[in-house]
Amino acid sequence: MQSSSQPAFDPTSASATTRRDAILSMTALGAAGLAMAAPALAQDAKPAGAPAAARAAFPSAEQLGWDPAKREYSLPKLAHPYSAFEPHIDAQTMEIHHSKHHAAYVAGLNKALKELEKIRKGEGDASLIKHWERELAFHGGGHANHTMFWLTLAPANAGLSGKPSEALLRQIEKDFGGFDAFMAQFGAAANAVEGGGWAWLMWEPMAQALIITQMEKQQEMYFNGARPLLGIDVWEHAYYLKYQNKRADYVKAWANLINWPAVDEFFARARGA
Ligand code: MN3
Repeated sequence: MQSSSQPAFDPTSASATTRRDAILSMTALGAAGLAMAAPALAQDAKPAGAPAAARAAFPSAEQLGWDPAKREYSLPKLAHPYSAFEPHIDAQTMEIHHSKHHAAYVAGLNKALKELEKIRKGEGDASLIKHWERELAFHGGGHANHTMFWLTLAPANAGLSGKPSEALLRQIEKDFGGFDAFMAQFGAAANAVEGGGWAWLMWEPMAQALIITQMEKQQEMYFNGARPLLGIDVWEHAYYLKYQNKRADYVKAWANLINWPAVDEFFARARGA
């Protein structure tokens, strides 16, 4: 299971919430975020003169397990034991999802970064650039998406799954006509994802409004420029052991585990607040 020697993966920790100038500006739109972040990372640079909001990274480089010395990512620890989400998500599903599936995305991401580095140095097969860029997008998206997923998950008995803060609740009411209407649309979007994918609540900065989007696989169907706030993984590996083909039951149960204070924090960062 999990080692206690490493710091807990806690989105509410001071280190998590103050790292607004993290070197890696990556969002749960992993493909877009990583594809752009990787070259920037080569110089460990952030754009000069960029507004603070644009530099705010969530999840942060730290939460993503980025090691600037090794230039690779590591699997983040969860803030709770795998059994903490029972009965809504069973411990076995959590363990496999985190320690096998998420771990595989991290390994695939590191591999893609290494292979692209080789190509840059003239040591790799440049004809495979398209393959490794796709690997980067898929596994980078997978890593970012799952990191967001764990950060916005809390045990049902933690009492965090009621409703968002006043600011986010007012925005939800403005953009969706009410909290229940939002939850209904979000659940319907999640249930209707074809195959493996995600549903996301996002802040869309151009319209200054919340939107609900679907994402196919780990990186497609994103809304360009939008900032992810809350997502649900509807790949079968996220629920099949307990719910089999009843995805809607899983989506309903997951609503008991939403860590609204973490979503509130992402909303504040997305608006640059
Ligand atoms: Mn998954």
